[in-house]
Amino acid sequence: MELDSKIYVAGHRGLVGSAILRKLKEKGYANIIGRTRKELDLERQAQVKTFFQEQRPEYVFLAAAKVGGILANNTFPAEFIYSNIMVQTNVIHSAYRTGVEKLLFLGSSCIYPKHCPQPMKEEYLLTGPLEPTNEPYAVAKIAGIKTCQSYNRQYGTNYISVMPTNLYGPNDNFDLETSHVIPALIRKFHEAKIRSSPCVTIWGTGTPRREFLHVDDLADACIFLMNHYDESDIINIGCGEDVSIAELALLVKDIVGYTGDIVYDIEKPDGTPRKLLDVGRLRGLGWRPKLSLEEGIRKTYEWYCRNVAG
Ligand code: GFB
Repeated sequence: MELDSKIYVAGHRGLVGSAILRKLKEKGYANIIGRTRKELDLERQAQVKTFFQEQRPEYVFLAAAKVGGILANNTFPAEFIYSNIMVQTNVIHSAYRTGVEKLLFLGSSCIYPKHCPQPMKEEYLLTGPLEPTNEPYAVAKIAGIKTCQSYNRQYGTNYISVMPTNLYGPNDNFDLETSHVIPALIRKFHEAKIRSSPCVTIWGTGTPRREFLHVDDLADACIFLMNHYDESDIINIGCGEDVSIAELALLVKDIVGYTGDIVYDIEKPDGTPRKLLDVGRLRGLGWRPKLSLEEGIRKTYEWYCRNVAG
């Protein structure tokens, strides 16, 4: 990408898209476009077609998606599969029709089988059954990967697919029913501290292990790959380390400064037992994350206090 290339960030107000937008600006890219959902409904094929014909972006970061934590995925499977397939298919097809130079599609680490050998290498895609709590979302993301690869094979396009690990950071969703675990824990511990509640409830057993990446690192990796990666093969983006949910809870508790107890609600699902990406391919290209989990959660808690907490 040149600094004056026309770049469209789809989903520029979400967790990932807003981080990519910030990072692009920080690096001096000056011709970036975005559209709110009100301005452009990406589920509508005709609107997407008109937008691409009129705007003719050269590069596209496809970060628009319907996302949510374990409970949201489990409760609204139809919305997750429908919305993601519509949005990604509309954007990828219009990108092809209007000759977009390069597109980056954001997948997810939940595309890998539930009982995948750890750490998960890119070639383990489609080697076993998926985790049931997010299967519809994962199937949509796998369809996105296959769409990019098929267009590359048949039409000679340059569409790359990146698989981020679990993400967190500013502009995350802090709703306790639909969010991912880190924003949920930040909010739960913060509110318990303010209200002097005796305990905080964590979902599941605390034993599942997850790998987390701050979204500023993810954005940096996406821009790096847009500039340095031209393969159809998917590529993982992670930090290469994981923690148990119980360890994560203690870390967030400490950062927030809550002194009460932690209890586990084992009626809530654990989801996949472990999700750690093999990041050898990305490291081989020379990219590494900058923020540790502790620094990243500290920054996110500060952002939460400034922007969300009342
Ligand atoms: O972040 P999370 O919802 O996503 O949950 P997944 C991770 C783990 O944290 C699960 C536990 O074992 C949860 O049971 N957990 C503990 C909590 N307390 C809480 C809480 O208060 N809220 C939440 N949300 N979790 C999602 C997928 O799976 O990960 C998506 O459903 C997507 O498809 C995303 O792939 C990255 O890692 O289990």
